[in-house]
Amino acid sequence: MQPIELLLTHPLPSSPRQGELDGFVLHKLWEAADPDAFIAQIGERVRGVIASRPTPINEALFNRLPNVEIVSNFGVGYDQIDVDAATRHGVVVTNTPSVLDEEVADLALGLLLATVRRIPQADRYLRDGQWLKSSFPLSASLRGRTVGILGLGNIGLAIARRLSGFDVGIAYHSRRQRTDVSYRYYDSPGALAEAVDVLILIVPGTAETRHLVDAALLEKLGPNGILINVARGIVVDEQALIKALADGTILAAGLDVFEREPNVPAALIEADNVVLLPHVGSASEPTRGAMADLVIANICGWFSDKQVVTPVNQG
Ligand code: NAP
Ligand code: 8YV
Repeated sequence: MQPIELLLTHPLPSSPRQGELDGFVLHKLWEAADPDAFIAQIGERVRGVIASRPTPINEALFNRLPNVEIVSNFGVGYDQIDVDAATRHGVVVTNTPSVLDEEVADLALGLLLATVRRIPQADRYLRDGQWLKSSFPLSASLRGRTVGILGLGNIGLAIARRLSGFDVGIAYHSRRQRTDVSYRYYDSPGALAEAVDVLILIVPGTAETRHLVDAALLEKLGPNGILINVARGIVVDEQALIKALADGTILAAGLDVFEREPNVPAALIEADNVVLLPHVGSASEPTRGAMADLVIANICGWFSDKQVVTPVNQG
């Protein structure tokens, strides 16, 4: 029997199950000098794709991979994949939910504390020799704040669990009110922003969530407000945020994600009231390994008995 051929858009981190890919032919898109010519050469033979941000998986690609059966995404967010096109082509899409919840929630809390207490700025202050001249200026505080979580799904819940140890108010908005939590629910992003002074974004990047955080919402968050984005860059209107940070509409922001990664606007890099991270929410060795294992489990499950662990669509 011919080995099954897979297209990988990016390298997979090493993981305990990586040996299970040994029986497959792996085509590495990132190594191709001419990706278009590469896909033209192998496209007919590809039966599975191991996908990762930001490479788009869309109608045009499905047309070039006529025998593809599965797209196994490395990441819980799959906004770079056109799932409707996959379904039209009879392709099953999978992602990596749950295995990264605690890691991303840890990072969200770290980013929140770093932003409120200006931890990176204080580190730079010491390294620059400024402490020898005077004490670091006093920061804002988390004390007495209410934190709003926009998107109380798997990761949002893990963030809320951590926040409950910080003696702050906790509120949230998602399209549906949850019946399994007692955090205060607001039925719109605007109502949530009015009620809180920290807003943590952890919704998927979709057409509906694009620029949910715009100038009007930042105004509602207010001059003491802090925005933390660990969701997707497109959820925030970056130009509106830059303006709001510069003119004091809000106090500060902590950002792990950006509209045009890995490009970050110079205005954000130069701003003193922002903490910037290069999309590292899940980026620890064990968690990236667990994500890779789930990617492999989905591929192997599909090609052994058409069963996947974490489907996004019905294929
Ligand atoms: P999840 O369990 O599916 O939770 C998503 C939450 O968002 C749900 O509560 C959902 O509730 C809500 N939601 C969806 N659309 C909404 C809308 N239009 N308005 C308001 N709320 C909406 O997903 P998750 O595992 O927590 O992951 C969430 C996202 O985080 C991912 O999709 C990914 O983009 C991002 N992420 C980022 C990193 C990073 O490294 N920074 C790492 C992992 C994930 P309703 O359906 O009731 O609205
Ligand atoms: C991944 C993420 O790093 O899971 C997600 O949605 O944003 C991150 O955990 C990313 O998708 C892979 O580059």
